[in-house]
Amino acid sequence: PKTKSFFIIFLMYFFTSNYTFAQSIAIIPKPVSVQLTQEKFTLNSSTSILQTSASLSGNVQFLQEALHTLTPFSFPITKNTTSNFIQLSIDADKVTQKEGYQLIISKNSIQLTGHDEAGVFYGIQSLIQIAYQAQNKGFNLSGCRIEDYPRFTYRGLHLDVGRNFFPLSFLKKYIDLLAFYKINTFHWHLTDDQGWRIEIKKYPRLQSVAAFRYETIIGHKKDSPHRFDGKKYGGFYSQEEVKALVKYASEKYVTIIPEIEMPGHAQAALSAYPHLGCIGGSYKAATFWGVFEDVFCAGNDSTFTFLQDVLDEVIPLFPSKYIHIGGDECPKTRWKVCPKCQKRMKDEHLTDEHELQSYFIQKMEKYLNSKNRELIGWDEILEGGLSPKATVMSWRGEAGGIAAAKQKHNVIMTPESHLYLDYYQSLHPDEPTAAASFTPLSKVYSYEPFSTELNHEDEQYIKGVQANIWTEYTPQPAQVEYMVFPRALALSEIAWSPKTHKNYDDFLSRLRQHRNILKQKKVNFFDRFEEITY
Ligand code: TNX
Repeated sequence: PKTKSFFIIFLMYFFTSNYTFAQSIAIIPKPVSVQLTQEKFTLNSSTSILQTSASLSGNVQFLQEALHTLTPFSFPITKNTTSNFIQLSIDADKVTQKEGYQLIISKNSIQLTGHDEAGVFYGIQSLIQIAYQAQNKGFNLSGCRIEDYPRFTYRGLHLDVGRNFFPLSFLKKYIDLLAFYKINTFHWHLTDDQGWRIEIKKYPRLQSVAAFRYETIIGHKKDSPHRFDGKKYGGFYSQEEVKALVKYASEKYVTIIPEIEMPGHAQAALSAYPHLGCIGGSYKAATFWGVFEDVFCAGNDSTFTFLQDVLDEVIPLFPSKYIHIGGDECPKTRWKVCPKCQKRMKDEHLTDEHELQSYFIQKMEKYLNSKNRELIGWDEILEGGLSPKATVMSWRGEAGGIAAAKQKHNVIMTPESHLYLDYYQSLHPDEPTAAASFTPLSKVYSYEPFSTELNHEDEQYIKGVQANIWTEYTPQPAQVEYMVFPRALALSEIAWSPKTHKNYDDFLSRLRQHRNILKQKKVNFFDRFEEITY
C-alpha cells in the first residue's frame, strides 16, 4: 500500500506539474496582461520571420539571432508566407502606449505588434523568455495573448567603474541583461576619487595619471577581494570604445547616461591637474574608500573651464538627453578656508558653502542647457537651492525626491534603503564582504516609488527608478553579477509592471524559472534568494 500511495502521489505530481508547466509562462517583469489559450505554437526548422517594415530590420535580426542561439533552427526572413511564421510589425493605433507591445501566440503564427521599435524589442524579449521555458518541451510555446507596456519611462541600473575598472566585454553583457529585463537606462559612473575612466583628449594627464592608482586598497576582511600586490591598477575607456558601447546599447534600446562627478569625488582628477583643487598640491588617486576632503575648487575659474572642456568632449559621445554631474558627498572643509572660494561667495552674495555648491551646479546646468542637455544630480544638489531644471536622483532615502517633486522637478528614485545592490543580500556568514547594510531581494521587491507623501500631481514628476551598484567590494565582473542578480530582476518589475500586480510569491515562482535562463546566460547570480526574507 505504501508503494501504491507513492505511485499515486507521483502521478498526481507528474500531471499537475506538467499541467502548470504547459499553462504558465514566467515573464519578468510581469506583463500588464497575459491570457493563456489552449493553443500552442511549435518552433521548428520551417518557422520563418515575416518582416513587414524596413524599420524593423534591427529587431528582426536580433530575434533571428536570439532564437537561433536557443534552438537548432535558423529562422529565415521572408516577405510573405501564410503559416508557421513570426510576424513583427508596428501599429501605434493598435498598441497605444509608448514602448508597449502586443504578443499573440497562436497555432499557426506568432504576431508581435509594437507601438514603436522599442515596443517590438520588448515583445521580442518576452517571446525569448517564453522560448527558453519551452526548451525542454520540444519548443512548444504556450498559446497566449499578452498586452504590455511600462509603468515608468525611466528604468535604470547603474555601475561604478571608478572604484574598479571593468572590461568592455562585461559592460556589453551587462547591457544585454538590462535589455533582457526591459531596463532602458544604464547609468555609467565614470569618475571617482580612485580613478578617472573616460578619455578626454584635451587633458591627457587624465589618461596617464588619473586613470591609475599605485597603492593597494585595504579591504575590511581577510577574505577581501582587494589586491595587496602594490602594482599599478586602473584603466580607462577611449572615446572610440565609448562610442562603440553607446551604439551597442542603443541597438538594445538602452540609453547610457554618463556621470562626471563634481565638485566632490574628484581626487583622481586633482592628481592629474592639481591646480583645480583649493590647496593646489600633491594629490593622489585615492587608495581606500570613503569621502575625501579634496574637491574641485569653486573659487577657481580654471575649474569651470576644465569641466566645460570635459563636457565638450563628453556630450558628443552620448546622445542621452541627461548628463549626470554627480553632486553627492562634497565636504566643504577646503572651501571654508580657501581665499578664492570665500571671495567667490562674497562676490556672488552667497551666504554659506551649500549655496556655493548650488552656484557651482547652476553654472554647470546653464552650460549643459546651452548644449541642449539636461542636468541630473544626486539629491545633495537640493542643498543651497536646486538649479532651475535639474532632475534629482534621490539616494539618501526618498526625502530628496519628495522635496524635488514638490518643487516640480523631475525625480529618479534610487533610495539606498531599498535599491543599493552593493549591500548584503543575505546575512549568511559565508557571504563575501559587502557594503554594510542588508537589502535582501524581498526588500528590493517591496519598494514602491510613489511615496504616500506625494499627491497625484507630485507623482507625475517621479520619472522612474534605478538600482545602484558601487563596486568598492566587487572588483571582478563575477562579483558584480553576484550582487546584481537576481535583485535587478526585482528592480525591473518595480520599474515596469503595474503596481496592482505586485506579489512577491508570484515573482518568486517566476524567478525560479529564470534560474535556468540566468545559468544559460552564464550569469554568476546569487542562487539562495529563497532562503532570505525580510
Ligand atoms: C555613497 S550613493 C556614495 C558612493 C559610495 C556608496 C557606497 C552616492 C551618491 N555616493 O560614492 O560608493 O555610498 O554604498
